[in-house]
Amino acid sequence: MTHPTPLTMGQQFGRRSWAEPWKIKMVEPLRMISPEERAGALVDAGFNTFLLRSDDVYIDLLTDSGTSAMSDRQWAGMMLGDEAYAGSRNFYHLEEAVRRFYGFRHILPTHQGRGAEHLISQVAIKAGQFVPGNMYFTTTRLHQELAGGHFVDVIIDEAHDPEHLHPFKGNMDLGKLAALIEREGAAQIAYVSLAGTVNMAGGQPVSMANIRAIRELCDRHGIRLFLDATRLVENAFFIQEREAGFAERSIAEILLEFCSYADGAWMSAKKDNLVNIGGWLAVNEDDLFEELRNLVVVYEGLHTYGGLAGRDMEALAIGIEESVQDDHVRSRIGQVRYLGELLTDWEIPIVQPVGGHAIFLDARRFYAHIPQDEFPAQTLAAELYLDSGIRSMERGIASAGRDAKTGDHNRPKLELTRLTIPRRVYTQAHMDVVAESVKAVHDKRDATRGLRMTYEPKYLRFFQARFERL
Ligand code: P70
Repeated sequence: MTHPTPLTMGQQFGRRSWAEPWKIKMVEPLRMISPEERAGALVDAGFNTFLLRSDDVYIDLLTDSGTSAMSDRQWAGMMLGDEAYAGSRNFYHLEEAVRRFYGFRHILPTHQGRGAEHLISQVAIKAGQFVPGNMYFTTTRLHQELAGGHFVDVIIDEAHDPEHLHPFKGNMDLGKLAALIEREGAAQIAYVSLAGTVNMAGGQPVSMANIRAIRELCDRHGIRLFLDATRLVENAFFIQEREAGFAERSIAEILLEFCSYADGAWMSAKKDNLVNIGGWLAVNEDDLFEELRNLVVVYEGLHTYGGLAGRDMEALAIGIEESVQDDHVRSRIGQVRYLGELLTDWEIPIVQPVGGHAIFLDARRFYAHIPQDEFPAQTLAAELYLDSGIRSMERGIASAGRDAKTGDHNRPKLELTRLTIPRRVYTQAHMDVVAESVKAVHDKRDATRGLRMTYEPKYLRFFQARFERL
């Protein structure tokens, strides 16, 4: 059988190649400021990369969210926006695309992922219920808690070990899940919350075998299974690459099978789906959809636009189709791996195996002399910016927030700094610049001191917290 999509020229001849399946038609100049200006900008930003102005950033690896380059087809689609308040033609295109590639029956647009998380949490969680998930995500967990739910992490233990080479480190531990159901009773489980390529674990995938087993367990107890589909296309790539029986199946086919085991999904379309803004919520059950469709008008907008312009929905419908092409995903993850290989060759501690959307520097090992309460991952993000204007993101103790009961910091095992690669934006030469900068910061690690938090917001503190050097 031939491979589902043509390989790149290099791959056809057995060479290592992840060359992009596109060329560049429009460019945006980058700005570089001096080291002195960067030092001033960092102090003004309270050592928090979220508070920097993007004009002061050279290579922006804060996030892959909403930062992708759209294609010429998507831009052409933007000109076809039907900006009707109700029943926009672009909504029907979006509905068709989600049905075709994700397989769910009912679709609601939302302004972005957390809008969808809010709706599903309010409708599907009763106060006091438990929501098992494969590692927390900041906004997902917050919306579950705001709805009165208790998040319970049931990811496999290997996920918390940055050096473990398990091929599906995003998997749920069926034993942990079964034990929770046993202990609390099925009626006390709101739903199972399963994310594809687990963000906080380093972009680690979930296997098809794992979701099949979760589905079976849920069926036995009458529990719903919902997906965080934000980076599920990238998850499908890893299944194709690593799971027996999937090498000859296309990413689109794998994605559709994966979703077939779930009762619905929420989506931050700003990632996989290649748009700058947007999200959606999809479910199969009619009654559940009716409730959600009613609630969407309270928080997002009418159910045929949900906070998006017609043009946004058109770009999204096209982006969905482009996002599931094998050659696109292969080159996207190939670029992330290229950076990972450079850093690994230089013995910089990173989360292994390299995941889908980012390189996660292991700040715990990078700055072994800085205690977790002095924010080693936040410190590393600050040092990278100082060195070269590269913007990264803390994913450690600052992101983990505080325990709702005790008020103490949550202290996650993973203390990481994320170098997140936007899709279709930077070149291999930019990756070289990034790797060299990380190496320079690593070389002077022993002289680096940690941080103290001087301002702490109540919700999602990492976004707006301020720090100063110890
Ligand atoms: C990121 C972004 C967003 C996200 C996600 C998963 C697995 C839901 C959402 C929410 C943006 C972000 C969000 C919180 C903290 C830092 C950064 N992740 N599920 O950079 O979607 O942003 O559209 O509301 O990754 O990882 P949205």
